[in-house]
Amino acid sequence: SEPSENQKFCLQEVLDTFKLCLSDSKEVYLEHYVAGWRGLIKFLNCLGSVFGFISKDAVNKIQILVNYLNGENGPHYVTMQSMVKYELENDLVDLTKRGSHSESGCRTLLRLHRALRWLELFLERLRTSTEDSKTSNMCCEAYNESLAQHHPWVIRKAAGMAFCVLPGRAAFFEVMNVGTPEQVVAMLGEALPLISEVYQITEELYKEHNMLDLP
Ligand code: 1PX
Repeated sequence: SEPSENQKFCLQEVLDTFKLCLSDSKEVYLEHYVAGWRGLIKFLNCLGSVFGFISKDAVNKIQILVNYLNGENGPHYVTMQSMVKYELENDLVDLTKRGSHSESGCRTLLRLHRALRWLELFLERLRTSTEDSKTSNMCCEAYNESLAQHHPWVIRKAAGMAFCVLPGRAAFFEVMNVGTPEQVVAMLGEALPLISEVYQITEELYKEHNMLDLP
């Protein structure tokens, strides 16, 4: 078939990778977590180059985690739980101020974790939106309730400008490539509990180890 067809983004596939994230004992597999983010970034890239500075940062963070996964200590990075244990036990995390471990797996993952909360809030708004809802408003509200609280003014400003050029709801649903708006809504209803569970488990893990504010 056409190459363009093969490259066509499909949100369902992305959400399926988030399904693979949880082990039977509710540990989070880093490999699938990272794959989920990769898919989301592909989606972001479909929306245009204005989002380049966002996807660049996300790709950079994903790469840091992938390097750990593929590195000599890779077996310690199979799940978030094993990563946290390994990095903490070996003093590989800057806990209060940035030092020699400014790119630890723990602090890097925390940034993506905060972004996952944004995603959860945004998708919930999309799910319950109506035809005349504005994606830029939904995105902005979700951002202000989550990630914005961790970003300096310059980043918030740049993010706000990027949100303004988001496509409208209908075009946005089309890029998702799921089907009719009703099918999109149904898929979101299925996906959200999953994303939310992965978020909650990560949040608990970080809270338990007092790591929600890693520099
Ligand atoms: C069906 C909808 C799917 C939408 C998928 C969109 C995927 C978006 C992926 C966003 C990933 C953002 C990661 C941001 C991580 C972060 O907070 N980094 C900052 C802190 O890192 P540091 O190492 O310095 O401590 C960093 O400063 C960030 C810089 C880039 C700007 C981040 C703006 C984030 C806006 C998130 C909303 C994305 C809007 C997409 C619209 C659909």
